[in-house]
Amino acid sequence: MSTNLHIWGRMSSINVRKVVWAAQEVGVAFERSNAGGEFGVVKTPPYLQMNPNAVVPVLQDGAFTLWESNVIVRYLCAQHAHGTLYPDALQARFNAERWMDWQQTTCNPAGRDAFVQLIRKPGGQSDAALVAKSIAATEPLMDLLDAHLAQQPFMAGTHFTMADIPVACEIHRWLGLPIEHKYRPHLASWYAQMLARPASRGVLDLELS
Ligand SMILES: N[C@@H](CCC(=O)N[C@@H](CS)C(=O)NCC(=O)O)C(=O)O
Repeated sequence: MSTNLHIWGRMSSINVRKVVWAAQEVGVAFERSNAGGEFGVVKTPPYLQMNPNAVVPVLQDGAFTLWESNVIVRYLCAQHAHGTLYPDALQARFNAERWMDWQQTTCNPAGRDAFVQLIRKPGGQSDAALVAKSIAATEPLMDLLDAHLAQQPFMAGTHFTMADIPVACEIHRWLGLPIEHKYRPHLASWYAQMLARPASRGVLDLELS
């Protein structure tokens, strides 16, 4: 199928997964090319023209190019799901926005070392101290999320919005780690709803790598 929408990035990247899920959620046709990690590409001159940061993902929408995963999620939702996934009322929208920024600036850095050490390092080479520190930083954030989701069914209130996508991708990465996971009932039932969304297929059902 020919389409004007093109996503660059490997599916082993949490940031690419968000964008693919968002595109699937809004129901827009797209093509995707592997880039980053073992696929390279990101340091080639044409790619650097699109994203001088040499990271994935990148979205091309015709002649328009965009990088920063959560910004791409916002863009797709604003373009194709205004008033639903992208809330129309200013305060409702920024309520969603804050959780997206929280995912990127608070939750993701806390859990990154545990992910890199346990999943990306070949067997037996993980740094146990780094893992322990990362888990200790993440556990209170999971408690915070559980308490938040005890108050409302979705990240930004009563309906699924763009905010649920990055946070659920973060939880997918956290739950995929080979560590003990405390049972958090509200987080668990919200995540079960995320898994049940048809548009999360090909994303939340991927094994971490
Ligand atoms: N803040 C950026 C971070 C992008 C980023 O760090 N991407 C990583 C993968 S998750 C990357 O491209 N790493 C280099 C590579 O894969 O070659 C975003 O959310 O888009």
